[in-house]
Amino acid sequence: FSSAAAHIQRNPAYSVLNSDDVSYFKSILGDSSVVQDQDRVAVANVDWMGKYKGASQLLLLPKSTDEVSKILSYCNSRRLAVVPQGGNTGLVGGSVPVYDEVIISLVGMNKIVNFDNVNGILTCEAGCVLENLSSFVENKGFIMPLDLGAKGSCHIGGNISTNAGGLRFIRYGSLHGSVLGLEVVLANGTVLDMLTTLRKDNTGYDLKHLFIGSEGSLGVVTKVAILTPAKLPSSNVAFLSCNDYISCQKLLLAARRSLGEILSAFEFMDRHCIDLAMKYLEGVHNPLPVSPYNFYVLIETTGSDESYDKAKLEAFLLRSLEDGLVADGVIAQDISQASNFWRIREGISEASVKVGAVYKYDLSIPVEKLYDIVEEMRSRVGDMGEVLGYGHLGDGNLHLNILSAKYSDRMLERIEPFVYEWTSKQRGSISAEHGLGLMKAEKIHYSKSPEAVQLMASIKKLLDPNSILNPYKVLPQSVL
Ligand code: FAD
Ligand code: 2HG
Ligand code: ZN
Repeated sequence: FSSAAAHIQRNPAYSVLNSDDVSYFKSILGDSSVVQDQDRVAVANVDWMGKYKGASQLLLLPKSTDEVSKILSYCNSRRLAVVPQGGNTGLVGGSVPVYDEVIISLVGMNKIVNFDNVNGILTCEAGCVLENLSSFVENKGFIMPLDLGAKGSCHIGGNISTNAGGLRFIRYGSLHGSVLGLEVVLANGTVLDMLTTLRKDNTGYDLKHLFIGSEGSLGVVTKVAILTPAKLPSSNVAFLSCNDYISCQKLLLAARRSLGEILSAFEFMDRHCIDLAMKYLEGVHNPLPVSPYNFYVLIETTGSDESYDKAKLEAFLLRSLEDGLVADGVIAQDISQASNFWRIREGISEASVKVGAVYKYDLSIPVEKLYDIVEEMRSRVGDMGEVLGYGHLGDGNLHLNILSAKYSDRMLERIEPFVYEWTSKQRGSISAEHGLGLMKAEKIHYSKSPEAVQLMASIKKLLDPNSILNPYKVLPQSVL
């Protein structure tokens, strides 16, 4: 199933893979890195949701930058289209082929190159799994500046290519700030060495930013240098309930004011998310089961002084209860309670795909308006499906999920283009953190001006004149 591809034709300018191509790839990569086995290729053809499905015949597993360079140089000269693939956890159909594109998986490029203990700078290959990097740097007294529910599978190269946001964004900001350097292979095989580890460097245009968030459409990221913050000794997590959305908003402002520098996460979810999590996630329990509240908020603090941080959080919660912003709340007393709280929030995606069909929207909207769209959507969808609202409230990022037993045009018509038009009217973004991929390539105009889209197309043509990198994704076909 790939509804977004239904109206896109295979571009006939691309060559069709033949046995000479396969022989060439074997000659540069070795037989075991050229995968034609149907079962293995099938896995790489389907995305995490099981929603987008390609028809590639070939999966390549390069082990070095040089191998990536040789693959791309050859594909460019033969005009064979390719899809770079990391952990394949993307949610917009960007990481799988649309037709027969060759899949280049970075899974074999998972080495740590260097860790600078003084400055906390990690240099590694793009295929390193985020969770492994987290464990590595934590052993050295640092943390990764980003964290997301997909950490066990997603790659740092995939994170950079999507400019992933996630659960620590409120504290450590965007990857545009933490990524210090990149090594990228361009479509023609040129290796672009931008792998510096400097905090400050104003020599000309900062080209690495073009590749952060470009979803594999401008080059293949092969190495990364990233700044890792110090690991602080004291961390607390609270799970709170609010009666209405306005209380969540006020609570956010109060948390910013009272918790200040120790605030490290502010996540929210509505009642429907909790119900879903309780139904489908194994081993979790509702920390606030007494009565069903309308909204739940997870607040994390991270700081350097255990008693000071705890006292600060407790005082904040007490005040919020007295002021009526919070209906009920609990602070995790040990690691297992804390991980239960996090598991609920991080597990919503996993639970959402168990229902059958899921329509996912990832919107940036001013916080005051952010929940309006959830309510409007609920009335549009009626009893055809269930509407969930959750996300990174501290960053103004709503995850709007609509669940139903199966995909249908009737349902899609209730949702789109309404959701995009509504967001556009608020000057919001139709992709806060997941990217455009295949799902939203044709929708970019809802968030970007025609002039901006044209300039993006010019950059794409300059860097990838044969358009071999991740075709049909990110930009509309009409501008390429
Ligand atoms: P893939 O899915 O393999 O690829 C994503 C895109 O990047 C594709 O367009 C692909 O072509 C390109 N790409 C991958 N690797 C490279 C490379 N080395 N060079 C060039 N292009 C490349 N996202 C968030 O932002 N915040 C979240 O909180 C979050 N939580 C999630 C939770 C769950 C349970 C799941 C399933 C997904 C979540 N995501 C989240 C979405 C997804 O995990 C992120 O987009 C992640 O950064 C993708 O990494 P990946 O390695 O899986 O990339
Ligand atoms: C999250 O914050 C992710 O949990 C996934 O970005 C959101 O599945 C989704 O819609
Ligand atoms: Zn998210």
